[in-house]
Amino acid sequence: MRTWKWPKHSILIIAIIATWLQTYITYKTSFDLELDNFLQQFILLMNPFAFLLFFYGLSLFFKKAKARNYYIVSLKVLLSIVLYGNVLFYRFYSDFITIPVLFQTNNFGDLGNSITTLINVTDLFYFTDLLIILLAIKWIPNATQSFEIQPKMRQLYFVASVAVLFLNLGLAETERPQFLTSSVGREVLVKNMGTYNYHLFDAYVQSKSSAQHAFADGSELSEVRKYVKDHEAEPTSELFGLAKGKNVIIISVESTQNFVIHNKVNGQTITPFLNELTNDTDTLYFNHFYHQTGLGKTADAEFIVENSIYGVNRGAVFFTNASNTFQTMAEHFNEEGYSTNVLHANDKSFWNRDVVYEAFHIQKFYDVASYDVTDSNSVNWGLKDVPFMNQSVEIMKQLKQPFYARMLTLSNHFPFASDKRDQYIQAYDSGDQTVDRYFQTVRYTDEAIKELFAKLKKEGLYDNSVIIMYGDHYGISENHNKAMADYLNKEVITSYDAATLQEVPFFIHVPNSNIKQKVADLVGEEVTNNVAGELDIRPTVLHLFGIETSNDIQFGTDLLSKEHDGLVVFRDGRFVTNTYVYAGERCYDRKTGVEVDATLCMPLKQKAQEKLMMSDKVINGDLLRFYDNETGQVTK
Ligand code: GP9
Ligand code: MN
Repeated sequence: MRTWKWPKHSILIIAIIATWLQTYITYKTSFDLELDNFLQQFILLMNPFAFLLFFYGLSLFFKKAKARNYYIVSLKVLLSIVLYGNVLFYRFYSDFITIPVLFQTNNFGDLGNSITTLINVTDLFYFTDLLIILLAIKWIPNATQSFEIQPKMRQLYFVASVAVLFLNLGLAETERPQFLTSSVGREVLVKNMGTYNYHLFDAYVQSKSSAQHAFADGSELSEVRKYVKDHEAEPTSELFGLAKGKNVIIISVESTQNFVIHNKVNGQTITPFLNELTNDTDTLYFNHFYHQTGLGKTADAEFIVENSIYGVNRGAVFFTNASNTFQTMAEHFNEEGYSTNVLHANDKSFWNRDVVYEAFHIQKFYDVASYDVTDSNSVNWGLKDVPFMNQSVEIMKQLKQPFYARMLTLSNHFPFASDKRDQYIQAYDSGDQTVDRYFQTVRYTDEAIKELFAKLKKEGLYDNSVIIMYGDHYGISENHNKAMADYLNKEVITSYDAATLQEVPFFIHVPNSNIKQKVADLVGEEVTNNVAGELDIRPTVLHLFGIETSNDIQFGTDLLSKEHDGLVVFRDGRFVTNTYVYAGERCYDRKTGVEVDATLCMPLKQKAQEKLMMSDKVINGDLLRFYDNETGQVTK
C-alpha cells in the first residue's frame, strides 16, 4: 500500500484554500451583498483568489521553512484582522472600512462604546483558517523542512497569479463597466475585486491624493483667490435677498436631459408639468443650462451644487477627496440658522455620501432607512419617485424651519425600468430599449414633481418655500447615438449635437414672486436663454437668499447678475458660450451648429483650461484648509 506523501508546498496550498474559504463564507454570512445573477456569484467566489495566490506566494522567496511558515502565519493574522475588522465595522455601519474613516476617530467614538455588544464568542469562527494553518504546520511532517524552488517555476507561479487577477477584473468589468474608475460604492468594489484588493485599491487612491495634499500650501490659494475675484459677478441688488428666510428645496432630477422639455414622443407629451412650469410667472427656466459632471455622475453634480467647484477628472470626488475641507452652500445656510438636510432613499454609503455630507456640514441625511420602502412602492433602483416625494414632505413637516433640503430622485435612472401602471405614455419604438424606455420614466418623474408641488401646498409648506430643480447629468449616453439621431430626426449625432445634448433643465420657482418679470425688467429678457451651468447654481441661489459670497472660492457666477461669466466649461474640456460650442476639437456656431474656423475658439479654449486648472488646484491641494471665508484671508 502506498502511503500518502504530503507535497512540499502543503502549507502554502492549505493557507490559500483555507483563507479563501474563510473569506467566502464570511462574505456570505457577515455582509449583506446583493447578487443579481450567476456571474456576480461567480465573481464573488473567485475574487479572493488572485490576491491570496500572489501574497501567500511571496513565501516562495524564503528558503528556510521557519521563515516561510512565519511569513504565512503573519500574513494570515493580518488578513484575519482586516476581515474581522470589516465584520465588526459592518455590524455597526453596514459598510466597509476605508482609510479615511480609520482616521475619523469621532466616527469610532460610537463604535468604541458599543464594541462589547458587537463582539460575540462565536466570532472565533473568523479565525478558523488561522487555526487550520497552525495545526497543519504542527502536524504535517515535512512542513518544517526547508526547500528551494526553481526561479523559473516561481516566475510561472506569479505570472499565473497575475493572470487570475486580470481574469477577475475582466469579468467584473463586463458585469459592471468602469467599476474601478467610477467607484460608485464600496460594496461594488468588494463584490468585484474582493475585500483584500479593495483595501489595496483604497490605499492607492488615498496615497495619491495625500501626496498632492502634502505638497500644497497657502501660496497657491492666493493665486486661485485672485482668479476668482477677477471673474466675480456682482449680484443684482434688487434681486439680492428676494427669497430671504424661505425654505430651500433643491431637487436633483435623476438623468433628466433638456431635450425632453416641450417635446413629444409619438405624439405624447413627455413632461407636461415641467412644460407648464416653464410658462409660469413665478418660475425661471434656463433652457441652455449644462451639466458639468464627470465620472461621479449624481455625486459630482451634488459636489458642484454645494461648492461651485469641479469634481476631479479621475473618478468621483466624493471618494477621492472626501476628507478635504469644504465651504459649502449648506454651511452658509447653517450660519443663517437653517436646518440643513439631504433626502434620498438610497443606502447612506452609496457614493460615500455619509462621509462626505459631514464634510459638507449637512446636519442630517435622511437615507433609505428613513423611508418606508416595500415591494409595491419600489422599482428599478428603489423607492419610486411619487412615494419618495410624498414621504419626503412628511419628513419636511417635522424639520426645523427655515430648512434647506436637498432631494435626489431615483426612478429615472438607467436602465429606466418602470411598472406598467406607472407608464403614462407608451415607449418609443427605435428598437434601442434604453432610449425607448427613457421617455416613460422621465414622464413618471414629471408626475412625481407635480405630486410634490401638490403635497407641499396641501401641507402648507409651499408658500414659504423656494423650489430649485436641476437635471443632474445625461441619461442617454453616447452609446445610444443611433437611436437619438433617429428621435431627433438627424442623420448622425455630431460632436456639436453631443455637446448640446448635455443640456439639462434648470428651474428656480419662487411662489408668489413674479420673479420672471422682475428678472426680465432688471437684468434682461434674454437671461434665461443664455448659456449657464451647474457651477452657477451656488452663487445664484445664495444671492437670492441674501447671502454674500464675495469671499468664497467658487468658479460659477450668479446667473441673475449682469456680469455673469458666460463661459460654460464641461469637466472633459468641451465648452460652450453664447456664441460658440467647442467639442470634438472643432469650433461651431452655437445657434446654427455650423462648423466655423477653429481659431475662433482658441482664446476661449485657453480660458477654459485655466478654469479647470484653477478649480483642480483647490481640490487636489485641499486648499480651502488654508482659507478663512469670513475674512477672505489666506491663513497659512
Ligand atoms: C444613487 C443615485 C444614482 O444614489 O445617486 O447615482 P448615479 O448612478 O446617477 O450617479
Ligand atoms: Mn444621477
